[in-house]
Amino acid sequence: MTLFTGAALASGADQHPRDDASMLLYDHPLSSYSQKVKIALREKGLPFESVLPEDFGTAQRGTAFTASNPRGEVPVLLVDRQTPIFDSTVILE
Ligand SMILES: N[C@@H](CCC(=O)N[C@@H](CS)C(=O)NCC(=O)O)C(=O)O
Repeated sequence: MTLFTGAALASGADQHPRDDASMLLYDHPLSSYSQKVKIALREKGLPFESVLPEDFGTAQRGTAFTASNPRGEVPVLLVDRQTPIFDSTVILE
């Protein structure tokens, strides 16, 4: 079992980029909502690319990230890299 410390999470050590994956996950390494989605995807063996949106936490709008979730929150799962599902509970469904 691998444990991740806060420092490791902050450094992005918990991210496993898979640029061949059909699913893209907008997330933040310190987001517990993102963490539970990543745990579920890994448990199911579903490959995904993890991306920290550059505009996360800013007031910027009109970007790919905010277009995927008008709330500007992570996580957002882009199925086939285009169809957004946001809210961790909905993603887990
Ligand atoms: N109900 C949402 C909550 C997501 C959420 O609050 N995410 C936080 C990070 S842990 C966030 O994106 N905050 C940025 C903001 O509120 O602007 C879910 O379960 O996905």
